[in-house]
Order: sequence, then structure tokens, then C-alpha cells
Amino acid sequence: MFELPTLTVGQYSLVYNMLSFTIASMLAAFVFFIMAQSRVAPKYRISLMVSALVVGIAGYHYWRIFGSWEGAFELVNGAYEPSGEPFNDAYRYVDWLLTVPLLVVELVLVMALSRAKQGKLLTKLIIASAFMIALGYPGEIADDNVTRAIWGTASTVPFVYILVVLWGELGKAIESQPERPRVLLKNIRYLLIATWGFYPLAYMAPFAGLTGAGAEVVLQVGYSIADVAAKAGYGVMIYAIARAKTDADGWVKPEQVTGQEATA
Ligand code: RET
Repeated sequence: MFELPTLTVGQYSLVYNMLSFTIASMLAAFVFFIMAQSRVAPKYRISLMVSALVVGIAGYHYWRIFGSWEGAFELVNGAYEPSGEPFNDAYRYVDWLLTVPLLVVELVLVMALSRAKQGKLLTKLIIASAFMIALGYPGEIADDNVTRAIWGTASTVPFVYILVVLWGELGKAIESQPERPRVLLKNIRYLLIATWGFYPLAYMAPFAGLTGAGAEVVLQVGYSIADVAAKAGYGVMIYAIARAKTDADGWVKPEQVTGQEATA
């Protein structure tokens, strides 16, 4: 990581509040995905379970990032100066290493493909996701832009591969879906491109001439917004797809069949 810059009270607080907001979002999403399971057919519940795992893992990491941010700065004469304690950026990469493969798993599971197809697709995508994150990390902690560019480019290769495979497979799966899930699966493709595309853009901030306090704030706020959209927002869309497929499959809650919920 580059040397930590001195921040104004406004810059420090913006990141502080953003991290706090992200923790709250992840915890709320965790509760939602657990509770929402009973509203979808059993075969889609695993997707919601994986969504809950993703936001649970992220909630923990954001808690740690928040603590690290607090410890890394101290208020001296009205400005936040580096305290000498490092700000640990590895939490983000460890978080992605775990959650990116799980996000792929959620999506593939909710498509409910044949077992053989699903297995092959998951293996390719999980391996590529791990490479993408692992190759990005040495660039993230490098303090010169050449090293950053080299690792960033290496990480872009599996990134593009993932997008091409997912786009192609989603495209094929979409054709055989009933109407409502079809619209939602089309939308989730856009959400995926828009949110995942944001990470390499934030990574490139130093190349765009952003340095020091500005770059640090853009990176922290940018990654946090992207994480809320790519984990909690995306999980809600997975839930919507699971609900639509549940309806299309004609599944109803067992209590509704026996009429126990008729007055509810
Ligand atoms: C890095 C390094 C620069 C090149 C590329 C990157 C891609 C990162 C991505 C991260 C996605 C993270 C998600 C997290 C949500 O849980 C590593 C920044 C291509 C795509 C979706």
C-alpha cells in the first residue's frame, strides 16, 4: 500500500461513515437472505444460503476494515494524520477471494442447469475468479504504477474470461427460461457487468492522476459502494429470480396447501 496520506476531517469521516453504512447493509442483507429462504422452492434455497454466506463474510471483513481505518489515523490539530499503524488492505482481497467464487456459485445454482453442465461451469469460473483476485493483489500493494499496471493486466485476463463465459452461458440459459425469470436474468447480467467493472476502474484511479488523499478516499468509497451493490443488491436479484422461478415451477408453500395461512 502507498504511504497513507493526511486527510481532512471531511475525507476521514466520509470513509468512516461509508464503512459503517456497508457493515449495516451487509448485516441487514444477511438477516433478509436467511428469512427469505422459506419463500422459495427448496431447490433454490441453496442460492439464498450462499447469498447469506457472502454478506456474512463481507460484514465480518468490513468490521475489521472499519477498525483498521480507525487505528490508522489520529486527529492532530484538526487533521487526520497517519498514526503509524498500517491500514490493512488485505481484508478486501481476502474477502473477494472468498466471496467472488461464491457470487458465481449463486448465479449458476439459481439457473438450475443440468448437473453435468453446472459442475463444469463452476469449476472453470471458480478457478478463474481465484486467479483474478490473487493476481490483482500484488499490484494493489505496489507503490509504483508500473508494477500496478503489470499485475492489473494479468488479473484482467481471467476477468475477461469470466465475463465471456458467464455472458455466453447466461445467454443460453436465458433462452430456455419462462418469461419473468428471463427478464430478471437479463437484468442481472447488466448488474454484474456494471458492478464488477467498477473494481478495475477504481484500481486504475492512480493512473488517472489521482494520488494521495483523493485517491485513498475514492478507492475506499468506490469499493464499498461496489461491494454493497455486488453482494447485497445482487443477492436481492438472485432472490427475485428464485421467486420468479418458484412461481413458474408452480411451487407453493406447504402451509398454503393445507390452508393454515389462509387467514394470515
Ligand atoms: C482487480 C485488479 C485489477 C484488474 C481487475 C480486478 C478485478 C476485480 C474484480 C473484483 C470483483 C469483486 C467483487 C466483489 C464482491 O463481492 C482485482 C481490482 C480486473 C472484478 C464482485
